[in-house]
Amino acid sequence: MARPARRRRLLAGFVLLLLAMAPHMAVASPPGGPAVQTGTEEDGHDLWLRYRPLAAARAQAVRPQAQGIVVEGPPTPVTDAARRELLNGLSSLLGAPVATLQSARPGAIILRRNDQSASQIAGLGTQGYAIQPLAMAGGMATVITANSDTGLLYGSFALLRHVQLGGTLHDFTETAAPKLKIRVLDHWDNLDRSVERGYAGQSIWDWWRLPDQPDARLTDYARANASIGINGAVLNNVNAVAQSLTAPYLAKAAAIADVLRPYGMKVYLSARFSAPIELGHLKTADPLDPAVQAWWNAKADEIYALIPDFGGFLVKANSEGQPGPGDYGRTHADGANMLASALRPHGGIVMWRAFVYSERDASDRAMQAYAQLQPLDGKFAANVLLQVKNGPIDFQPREPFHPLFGAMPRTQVMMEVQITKEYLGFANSVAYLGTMWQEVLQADTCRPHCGTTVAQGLEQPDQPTALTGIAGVANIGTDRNWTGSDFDQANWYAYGRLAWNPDLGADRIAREWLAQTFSADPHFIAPAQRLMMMSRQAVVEYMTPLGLAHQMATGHHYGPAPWVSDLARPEWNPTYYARADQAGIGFDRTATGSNALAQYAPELARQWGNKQTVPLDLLLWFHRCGWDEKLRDGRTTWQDLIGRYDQGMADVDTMRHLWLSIEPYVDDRRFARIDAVLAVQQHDARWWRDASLAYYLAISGKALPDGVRAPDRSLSDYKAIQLEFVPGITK
Ligand code: BDP
Repeated sequence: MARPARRRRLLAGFVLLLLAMAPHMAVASPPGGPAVQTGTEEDGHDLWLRYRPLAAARAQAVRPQAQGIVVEGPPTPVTDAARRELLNGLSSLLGAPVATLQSARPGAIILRRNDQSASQIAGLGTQGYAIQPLAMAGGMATVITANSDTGLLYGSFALLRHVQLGGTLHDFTETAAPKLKIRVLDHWDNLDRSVERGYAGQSIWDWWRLPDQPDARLTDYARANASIGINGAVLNNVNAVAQSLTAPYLAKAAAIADVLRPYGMKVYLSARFSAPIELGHLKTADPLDPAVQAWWNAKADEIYALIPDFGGFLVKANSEGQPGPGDYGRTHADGANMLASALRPHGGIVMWRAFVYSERDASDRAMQAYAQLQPLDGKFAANVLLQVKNGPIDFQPREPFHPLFGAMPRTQVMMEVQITKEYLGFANSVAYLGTMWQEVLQADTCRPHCGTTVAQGLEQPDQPTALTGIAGVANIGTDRNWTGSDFDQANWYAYGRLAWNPDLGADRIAREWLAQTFSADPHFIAPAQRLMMMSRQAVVEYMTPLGLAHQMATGHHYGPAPWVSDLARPEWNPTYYARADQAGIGFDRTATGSNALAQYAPELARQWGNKQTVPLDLLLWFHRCGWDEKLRDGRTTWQDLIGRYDQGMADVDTMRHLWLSIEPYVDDRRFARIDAVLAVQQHDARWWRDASLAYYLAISGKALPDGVRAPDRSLSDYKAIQLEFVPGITK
């Protein structure tokens, strides 16, 4: 990429020219705002915790209130971690050393743990914090108060965020507590270090070197998570192998737990349901069999002897070929409760996945999880959470929210989202998922009454002792910048922030991330935020507009393949979802079709069941439409579809232009890398649009409206594209 360097040269030339013309004149900012200084190449490893020196005036405003850190009471590994982060972060931001102090004094930041367990500070719970200025004789100090060390750690990161965003301390007040208790990353990592749906290198867990040589990088991983409130990691793939539960691998997991613990994080493991057969040589894994129960009880004892604060198990059962209680005629609740009872004496939990569907079930795939699990409402043990994907199919660019949200009032339901972009172009696209998660979290379930969002259902505000949670399938690997593409760091960040508070706006989160990751300059933030906010919808439009889904290529899911119809399992074929033929397109999920709508609240079923009132973004998800049918926006289905593919392409062009316009604010390396991703995305958007239209032209027999560009290549050319060695596929 010659551009950035050339631009820098031009800027340097401009400055030299000014100097030559007016030797006594102060050098003004170059056009377009301040250029990043030379020598500030960044590799992205520092994420949003860069702590780059603040401008002199800002540093000066903060320094009097950040002269030293005091931890009141006996230090612990967690308060040590908080203090270290404050010392490093503030020293670097302020360009002056910040000291550890022995006692409170004006100018100090005081970490004050509330030790009166009988009288917890109301509203903070066990993980929240309050930050306030404190008047002392001789001046002001800043106090971070919490009911726990972890709360102090979160408060410390909040203070650092505030300063990185340009805030001062003398007037800083913030009180926050997470709305969901369990906020985990699910790593789909295998023991050979491959990562299912991973696009950022290998697994960060170096199982071979563990437990004796834990990678120093794990501490940075833990810091990053703690900074956004993520408090757990499921270490291994949901498609689990039993070996993860053997003594050598438990010792390795224990070593990871030791690194994560000072940052308030617990480790969890995906448990293979048939482990009692594979490891224990039992004849069965039937959850009602006493020998099976005894095996799991002993396994739990073994784990907790090594990892006293082990979080628990995540289980994918009777799904996509995984073993489960159904193999023995038992229900999901039987399976989950058996594991829960083994973990209960130790305080562990089970996250039981609701991602179940079967090729032997001829009903609409979107309905199968609800059909199997909803009748089990109230049957799960108190330490079980049912983990439900955001939508009823599988992490598509857009889906309606899963009908199980709001439909199981006597079950602790958590949400699972996918941070890694399996279906949205891997790390080869810019697609900010904050907007997607906001959309689902703020969706109105109309259960038990309209005005009840998915987020409220997860939060259980009137049941303070209920277990609540959210899981995000991680996009993290050994790539130096952690996530493969620099912009994908935003999705890790947004996930953590929304897990902490599902009501934080995606736009605010984008701004926070941009300011910490690149520059807080408003001239940079405004266009960059716009780019982020439009990016996910752009992907929807060029991949699966108007409510289409699952049109991706087989297996790896990269690129378009709407024509595929020959896979053994019907619901793995894109044609199953779009149902395009000569007459029209779309999946009828109304009463005349699969009636998936009946799984939603009646108010929603009515709204979505009517072509005049369903959001157009969900039209073909719920309805079948004739090609020439007039939609309520005045266009026909055919015109609308084409318009949307074109819009998606145009939006990616706009995104790239926006990025090019903010080049002076970004260091060369990251600028060029993101620009390269956007160039690939431009190519892919065109490929998606052209291949999809080539297919729909053939299947509908229709012609392109006047003025619409014909696909670049023939349908058979597009069909012939077979990608090999695509990342993210594992055994
Ligand atoms: C799909 C992935 C597959 C996962 C599965 C799951 O294609 O690799 O194993 O979901 O969530 O998104 O279990």
